[in-house]
Amino acid sequence: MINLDLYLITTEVPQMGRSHIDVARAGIAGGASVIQFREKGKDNQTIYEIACKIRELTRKAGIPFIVNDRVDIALAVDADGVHVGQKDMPAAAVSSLIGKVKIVGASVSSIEEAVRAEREGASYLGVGPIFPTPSKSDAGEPIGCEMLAQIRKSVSIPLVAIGGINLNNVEDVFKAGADGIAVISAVACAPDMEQAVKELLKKFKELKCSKNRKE
Ligand code: TZP
Ligand code: MG
Repeated sequence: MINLDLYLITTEVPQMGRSHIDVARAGIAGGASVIQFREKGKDNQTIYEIACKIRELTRKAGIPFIVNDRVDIALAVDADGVHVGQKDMPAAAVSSLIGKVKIVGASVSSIEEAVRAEREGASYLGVGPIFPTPSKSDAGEPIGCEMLAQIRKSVSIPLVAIGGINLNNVEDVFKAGADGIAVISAVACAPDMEQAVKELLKKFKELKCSKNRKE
């Protein structure tokens, strides 16, 4: 099964001169366990070219590459999976297009959405936004760790917590049942992206290890 420990979603940060590829490269250097390419504004040719490059980097690193929304781009670059939101194509339809061996992730904010996505064959769920997020203007109200814990009890597929995750709240989402953390700004806007990934990952792995020791 896919290792969701640190699921890095790429973005551009023009004011810091950072491209999707810069973010992906730094994430890989820091040890990210998954890279998702998420881009909503560019033309298809540019999206395809960036996806090709991130595919190459993730393949060399031996980690899964997920494309947000775009089944066509994911197929064209032989990505490992597609991540869909509530307003995108349903997980079952995506799965029928990309095949059973590929990964389908779905964003959910409620128990009902989580149960439906699991029934439709999602491989994992992105649950959030847990906290307020600067990276998605239409993310909706934060659902908090209590809802994450309730979703954890309602489905058995892996969950990745998303939305405002940073070093200060990793422990809270871990305790609520997250199998991994998905981040944009905590890495893409950090002074040193590679270092930010390493610190988040270290924290998450420590929490996992101490839980395993107690069990
Ligand atoms: N979906 C729910 S919140 C979010 C997405 C894509 C943005 C997460 O970004 P950040 O900067 O880690 O809060
Ligand atoms: Mg979407």
